[in-house]
Amino acid sequence: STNETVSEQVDYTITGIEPGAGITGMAHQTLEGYENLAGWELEESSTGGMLTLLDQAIANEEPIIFTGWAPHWMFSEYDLKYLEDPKGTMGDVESIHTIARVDFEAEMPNAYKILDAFQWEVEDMEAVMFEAQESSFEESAANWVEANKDKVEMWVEGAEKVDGEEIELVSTPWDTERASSLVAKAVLEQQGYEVTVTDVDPAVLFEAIANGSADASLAPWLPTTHASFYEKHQDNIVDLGENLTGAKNGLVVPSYMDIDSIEELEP
Ligand code: PBE
Repeated sequence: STNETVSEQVDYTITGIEPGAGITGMAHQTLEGYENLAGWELEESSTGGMLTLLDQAIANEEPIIFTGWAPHWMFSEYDLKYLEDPKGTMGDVESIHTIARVDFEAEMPNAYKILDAFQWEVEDMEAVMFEAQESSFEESAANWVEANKDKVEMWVEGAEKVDGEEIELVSTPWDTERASSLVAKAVLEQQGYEVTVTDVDPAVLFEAIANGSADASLAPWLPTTHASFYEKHQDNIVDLGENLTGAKNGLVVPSYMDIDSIEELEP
């Protein structure tokens, strides 16, 4: 009813995604870090489940508070806003990094060179994600590589081609990283590599790079989203730096909701 608070309307619940996502960890820290969120819960589910609930809420103009992030089509599909986060527990603007196993550079110098040079913009990633909705990530990645020869040329410059050398990339099961991993795969294949991309939880991804069972990954969000995994394994992984900057996580609401900050939520 109209005199219910926002908190009552959403039943003191934040709609979440997969338990293993970095954003889920940050949302738990947010629940612990804000006194006014004592008694609130994070309802974990899946990205698809969250997007379904978001779509239903928007269709009925009902309130919803969820863990959201950019780049993602949700921000072009719906009118949304991040709740202000004065304690910063959901992180600030982030970058997506490329990491590799310790011996990767010595053993696969040409692949290292390419992945070290791989760097693109939010608009590039969005273009791949957008087209993939109508086809597949394989197809849209291949088309992007075809249409962006200048950029690709800069990444492969100075790298010698190989003949069927195998390279194992690990990634996470979200569109942002599907886009970057499949573009990297297409570029490496042009250079003669046989590439596998395996999607795993962030914890497993860092473990695989640290123990050398995978070669490299373009998926880590830093400095905050995957910080706990990064800190645990940093002595056994090499950080090749940013492949993209301008990513962001937060607690997100439809713009029609009359609330602007996490601190306004009532206990
Ligand atoms: N995400 C999208 C992921 C990384 C990419 C923000 C949902 C996460 O680990 O939270």
